[in-house]
Amino acid sequence: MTFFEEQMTGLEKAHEELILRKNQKSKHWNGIYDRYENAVLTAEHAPLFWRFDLNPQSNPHLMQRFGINATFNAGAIKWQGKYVLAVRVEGTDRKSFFAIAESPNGIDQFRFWDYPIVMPETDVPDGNVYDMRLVAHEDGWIYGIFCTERKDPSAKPGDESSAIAQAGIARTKDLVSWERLPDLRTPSPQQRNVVLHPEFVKGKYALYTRPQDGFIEAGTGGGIALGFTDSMENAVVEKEYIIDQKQYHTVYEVKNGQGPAPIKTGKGWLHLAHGVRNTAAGLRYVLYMFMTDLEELTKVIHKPAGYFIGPEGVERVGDVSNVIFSNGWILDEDGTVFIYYASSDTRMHVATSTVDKLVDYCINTPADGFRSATSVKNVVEIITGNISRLKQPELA
Ligand code: M1P
Repeated sequence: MTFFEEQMTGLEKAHEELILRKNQKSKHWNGIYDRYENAVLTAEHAPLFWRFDLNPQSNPHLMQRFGINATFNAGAIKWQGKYVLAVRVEGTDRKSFFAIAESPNGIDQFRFWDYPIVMPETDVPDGNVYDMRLVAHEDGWIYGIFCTERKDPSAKPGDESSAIAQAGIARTKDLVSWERLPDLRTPSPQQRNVVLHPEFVKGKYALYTRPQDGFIEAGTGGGIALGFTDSMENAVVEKEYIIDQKQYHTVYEVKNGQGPAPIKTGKGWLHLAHGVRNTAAGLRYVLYMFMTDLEELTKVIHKPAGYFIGPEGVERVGDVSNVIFSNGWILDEDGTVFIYYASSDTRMHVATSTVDKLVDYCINTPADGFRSATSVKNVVEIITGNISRLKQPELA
């Protein structure tokens, strides 16, 4: 066996073992959702034939020719019986692109399709694209809405970091061929985390937006908003109605953003979102949940205090540490919800729950009173109920 063949055999074996590795629920318990021991997708899951020139003549040292840095922030959809993620794949060149990975069971064996998505561009080429939300809309199309980032044309000479973020829109019927539509137009200077509501609302398309003044800072913008457009082929939101605003001394004090499209339940729309707070160690991103009214989409009807999923253990560390972000979840026919989340802008994980549990969590977890005293009141109520039980003679 040549050196090339020997190396290749070892790489292939390790790669296949990684993909086929079984995932198991971790011991973590909060009664709301289960976490899993392994990440579901990492940079190492990228096919070897993306990364290496496999021709021993042109690549005798079996060198990596295209490096993958991270696989994170994936949109999700159940497609032809498979659990499918539209993954943000970031190369070592810092550029992100989208690639589909599928699993037979939603918790392990995620394998990338042979080719990444070849996303058409508009007349103004994208500098970077990321964080796609996949939505099967009732109009019959699957939409992918994502952030398109371009260098700020008004950046001063020497400023190589100022950028403008907008919502790019594409649609498909097969997740392979994509039709690019014009970018969303809104009154806000910057947009990220734009998500299409899956149903028409009074005959219009409804979009969750996140108005923001600057590329990084929310400024006077911030908050999850809802807006409406007559068409996705020329999507224009004239007014953004804030439904869930950032708020002092909460886990969403700096900014927030809608996660995946909300899930419809008998008791309201279930939302998953990310919130950002400031710490001495930098920004901390966590997930939180809330529910909106079935008829009045701008009305938040339940919102538990605090975070739903925060970074734990190895999740805390990565390219952008202390970040949990989600833009994809899948509702199965039996009510199971697969929540796909990324940790520290590096890798993808899954947590599982059910619609019933998530609704229970939203309705019955105390809301934020925004003061230490109200938090104490909430915990005292729980303690008082429990103490009286514990003091029953048969339990003493
Ligand atoms: O680095 C953390 C996240 O930062 C951005 O999120 P937001 O727009 O809410 O600040 C996004 O770039 C996201 O991709 C990234 O995970």
